[in-house]
Amino acid sequence: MKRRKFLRNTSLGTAGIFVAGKGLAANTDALTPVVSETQAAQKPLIIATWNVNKETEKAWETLQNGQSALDAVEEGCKLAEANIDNITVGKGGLPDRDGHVTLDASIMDSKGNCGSVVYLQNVTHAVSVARMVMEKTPHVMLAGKGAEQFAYEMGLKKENLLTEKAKKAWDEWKVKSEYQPVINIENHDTIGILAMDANGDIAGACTTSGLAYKMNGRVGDSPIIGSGLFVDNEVGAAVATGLGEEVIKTVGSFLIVELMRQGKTPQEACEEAVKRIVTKPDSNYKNFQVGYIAMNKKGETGFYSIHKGFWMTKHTNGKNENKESGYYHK
Ligand code: SD4
Repeated sequence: MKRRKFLRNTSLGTAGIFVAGKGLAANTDALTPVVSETQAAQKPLIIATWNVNKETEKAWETLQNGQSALDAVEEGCKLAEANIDNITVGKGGLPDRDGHVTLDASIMDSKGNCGSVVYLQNVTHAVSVARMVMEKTPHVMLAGKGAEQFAYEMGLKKENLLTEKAKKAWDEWKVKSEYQPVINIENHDTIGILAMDANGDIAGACTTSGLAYKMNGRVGDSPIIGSGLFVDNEVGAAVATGLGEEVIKTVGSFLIVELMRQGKTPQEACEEAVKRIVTKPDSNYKNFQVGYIAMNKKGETGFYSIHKGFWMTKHTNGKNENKESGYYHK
């Protein structure tokens, strides 16, 4: 297994550590970096940010059970949220600088419906709450206490999301209290999943605890429709990971889908979206990571990042492939 570390500064002006490249693939042949990913479609198809084989398998199984692409992406994300060893998603996520674990998540279906939650506390399955916002309210987005109250009304239970492990990490962080977000860690960063069912209908979801030791109240890209996630069933879908502030500034996922609409392949569209970030006059891109994955209606896929170390899991025919993305900063 390869493991690479990137010590970078964040765009917020302080040091950040990017740890990535710990491939979970059983087959090391799958660990070859690729720049282009345009081979033809196979349906159904699941892709996800990072090496998250169990999550894509869960999504695949869900489709095989005859459930929808929407069910598939929700189930895949739920698995990551419930995994307390994953310190960037759901229960076990690292807290903000004041010790609150706050979750952001969003979901979109093939009809263009969407839902999201921001700054959700005490409820593990943020992605399910996002789906309930979509399906059971007249709104798209619920935040903070309102989102939490809604989750309880929907029958979700209150839980302490701050695990011993995360609390210990926070206690250690408090000694210096320097803002040092661990953005990409052990291939378990923000999880974004896109699924296409056998009919070619697409859904997507993403879920995160956001940046570790962020300011209280900070919201990232993941719950912002068009930034962290976008699905257009006529065209395709995209999802982001990395420093959310930079994704928000370029409305990255919507941009990718619109570029695909104009004829770009998913690969070209992901590369263009990364370029929009790095070519800004004052871009500090050497010091942060952003990665995108995308699929189009034909089932072609693409993925690209600023720095080496971003991975995509692709699941077709009941089989996972872990692929390392091409990247901008050589
Ligand atoms: C955020 N994009 O909150 C998420 C977190 C993430 O790498 O993906 N970190 O900014």
